[in-house]
Amino acid sequence: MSMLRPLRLVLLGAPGSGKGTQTSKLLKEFGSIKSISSGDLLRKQIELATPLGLKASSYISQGQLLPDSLITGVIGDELKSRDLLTSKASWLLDGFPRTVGQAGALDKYLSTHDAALNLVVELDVPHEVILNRIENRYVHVPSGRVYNLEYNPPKVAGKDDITGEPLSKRPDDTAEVFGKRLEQYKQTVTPLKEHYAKQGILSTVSGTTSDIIYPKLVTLILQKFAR
Ligand code: G5P
Ligand code: MG
Repeated sequence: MSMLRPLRLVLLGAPGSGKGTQTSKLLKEFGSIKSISSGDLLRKQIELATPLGLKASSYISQGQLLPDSLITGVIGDELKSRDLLTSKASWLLDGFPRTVGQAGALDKYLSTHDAALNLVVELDVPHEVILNRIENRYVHVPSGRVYNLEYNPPKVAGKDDITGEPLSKRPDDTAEVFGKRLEQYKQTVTPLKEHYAKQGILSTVSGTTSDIIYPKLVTLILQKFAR
């Protein structure tokens, strides 16, 4: 396990580009990093049928983004309640921010805690490659663990490796809704990248598989944050 200086990272990437996959790999390698996935968080709220979950579910099942005002507070509260708003904590965000409005709100929130973002990485995977992955995706909602019948199948079919609980399909992983999500991403990512490029913290790692991307991502992090 490598030692890092405090890392406050945002992973950008199209739906299915492997944000969740890279997050689990990084957490395994760098024990000190915590993660927040906006999608995982919302799926848990939906399963628990909380007021937020009820609001989120129609947006998610239609492949639409939640309004900025709804999601921004949720992530802020999560950072706060997990005690991540200090200049010493290392964490990464998967799936948030998604719009320039969210990015601006996050910058403002973090600046009041002396914990500004210090790296944003875009996972650049060809969209033709991604489409094939989604049909085969299964998730374990309570943990956010993600499987793919070809790439990383569960040890026992239909069951989570760690808890043995049942896996499920995401309602937004149909071809139709997935197409909308991809389109949405294409429309929102350019201004988002410009926002972070201006701050000098944007990098891109490209590849057709997560196994190609992961070592590049680790090299990038170590170059900038190894003690
Ligand atoms: P999410 O949950 O943030 P997306 O659409 O951003 O959803 P998604 O689909 O979760 O992203 P991912 O995490 O980038 O994709 O990808 P992944 O799960 O790791 O990998 C995809 C599949 O491919 C998996 O089955 C994996 O095992 C497999 N795989 C990985 N690598 C490889 C490989 O190399 N080869 C192969 N063959 N397979 C591989 O957001 C969902 C919804 O929540 C709302 C929105 O409605 C959104 O649509 N939401 C927000 N709304 C507003 N603002 C926000 N900030 C929001 N965040 C979430
Ligand atoms: Mg994900």
